[in-house]
Amino acid sequence: MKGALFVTGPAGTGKSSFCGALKEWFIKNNMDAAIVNLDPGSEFIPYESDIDVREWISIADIMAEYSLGPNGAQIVASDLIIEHIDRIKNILDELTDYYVIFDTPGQIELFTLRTSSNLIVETLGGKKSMIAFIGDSVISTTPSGHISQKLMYSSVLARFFKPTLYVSNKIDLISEAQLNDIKEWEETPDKLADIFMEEGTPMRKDFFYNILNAFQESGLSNTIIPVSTKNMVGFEDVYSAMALFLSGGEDEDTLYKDD
Ligand SMILES: Nc1nc2c(ncn2[C@@H]2O[C@H](COP(=O)(O)OP(=O)(O)O)[C@@H](O)[C@H]2O)c(=O)[nH]1
Ligand SMILES: [Mg+2]
Repeated sequence: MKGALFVTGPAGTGKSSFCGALKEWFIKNNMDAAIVNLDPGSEFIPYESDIDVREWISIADIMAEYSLGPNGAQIVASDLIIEHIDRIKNILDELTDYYVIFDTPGQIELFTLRTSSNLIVETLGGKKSMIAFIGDSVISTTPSGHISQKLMYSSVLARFFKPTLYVSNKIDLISEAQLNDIKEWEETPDKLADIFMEEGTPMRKDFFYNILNAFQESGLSNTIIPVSTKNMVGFEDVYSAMALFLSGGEDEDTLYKDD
């Protein structure tokens, strides 16, 4: 494969829609792309998958076999993917010229908090792995919503420590002024801090200020790629970020280099 993009994020932010739209974008631009659905619990997926773990793993069967409810079964299902990893890898080995997009479970913790996920990323994507965190632009229109999503993004980064894109999806649902605010908060975190300074208790102010500083000092600000999956907007920027990393133009620690 040319590159692997693992798509994660909170439930309902548009991960599956993003996977489908990105594949479509690649094909429209004369590049090969495939989607692997790693979500055994999805009932409907808005794309044609090339590999789908639901062929081998059924939530209903796991619930019956282990006497579990749907939540417990989803956790077991996530771990069961490991049993099929060689089979997936064998198929991917044939897709030499493909960008491979991995859709992950609707609940972010099923991907980020299972140690099996590290093994999945390392085995299937290896050094060519990138992660896309899909956030919801509507949630980011308030400072606390934006920071909360950045913290979730940080937890993904902490877990995998792979180059991780922050994609702010659904920009068709917010105004240009709101999008500019979000971009401004990213470029100048002090602006966001100022807003917090105007409201809330001193402890809350300190908390947010320290978080913003941590983002800034770790280079985790100014990373947002605005996208509308619905209107097919922003995908050139997603591709550029992938191409930059895969060509070796990114940070040393997380760099992929052909050896
Ligand atoms: N308006 C709008 N809705 C979107 C966009 N992307 C996804 N959605 C909707 O958001 C909902 C959740 O999408 P889905 O891809 O299933 O989210 P997932 O749970 O993260 O995989 C669906 O109703 C999608 O149609 C977008 O760019 N704009
Ligand atoms: Mg989904």
